[in-house]
Amino acid sequence: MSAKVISGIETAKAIREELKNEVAGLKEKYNITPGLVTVLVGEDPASQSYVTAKNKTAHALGIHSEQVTLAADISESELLKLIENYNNNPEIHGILVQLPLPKHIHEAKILHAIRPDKDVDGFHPVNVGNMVLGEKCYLPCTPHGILELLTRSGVKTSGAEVVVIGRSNIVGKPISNLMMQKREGGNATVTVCHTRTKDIASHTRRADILIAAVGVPKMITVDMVKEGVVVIDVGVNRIGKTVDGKAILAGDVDFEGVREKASAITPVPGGVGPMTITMLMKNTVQAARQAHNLP
Ligand code: L34
Repeated sequence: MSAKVISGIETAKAIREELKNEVAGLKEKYNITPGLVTVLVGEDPASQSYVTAKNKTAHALGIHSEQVTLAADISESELLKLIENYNNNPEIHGILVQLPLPKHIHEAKILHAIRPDKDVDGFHPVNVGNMVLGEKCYLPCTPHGILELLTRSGVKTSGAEVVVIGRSNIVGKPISNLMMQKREGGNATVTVCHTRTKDIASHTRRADILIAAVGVPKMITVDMVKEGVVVIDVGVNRIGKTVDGKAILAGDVDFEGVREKASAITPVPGGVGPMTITMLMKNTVQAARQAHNLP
């Protein structure tokens, strides 16, 4: 059996169509244009490509979007000042500071400076806390995108054995929390594996749904999964370059091997990545609504 390939591109397209209509409606009915600012510090090629894609997508949906690009040696206080300006700018509903930041900048300090109601990444402790409590908040974009991929492809999560590999603040921690919550798309039994896990394969082999967010190319091989598993591959690893200089990407999962045993699998590229960008758009539209006290 060969797995159904869950297309992030197609799912993202459908959600973007919905958002485009919503943005047009906000404009028509209330003369509101959602506004986003993306802040990129330094010249990391991957970050550059993600931030460019975020701005392009915003424009395509009718969202106002500004990109601020700063030198890698900008001081922490200058970056804080910039955030403060956008915190007070009523045209901007969402602020995103692309991670990772250069070493001399204290990441938490920056993320804490973003007003929680403009924190469309869902990284501020207020949003993280509300997420854990199951209260209204901005869900972090990648986990939010994973939930949408699962529900829109009809994957049942209630009672499922979910195994998450990776415990980062941006993927592993939030997705494992969301999937165990008493909510639609949750109610799973969740195991989290990480670098200190004794025998990762003994866990992954039990998984009905396997979520790999490690950053090690092709780490999950066919012998590590059970027949019929649903695989969500969050890894976007740059493993080389083509002759014309384009990055060659690989996921955390050995796609060609694992697809023979899985019932469904997300590809890289074209899986979770496009969903991350789309959920940022969704959060930005939500932020604009909230700023104007719309439901
Ligand atoms: N603040 N920093 C902040 N928010 C985020 O949500 C992110 N993330 C992660 C890195 N830092 C962040 C992203 O935007 C990862 N990430 C991200 C976004 C988009 C894609 C991958 C990672 C994506 O579109 N990937 C394409 C391939 C693009 C390429 O060619 O490089 C894909 O199809 O997977």
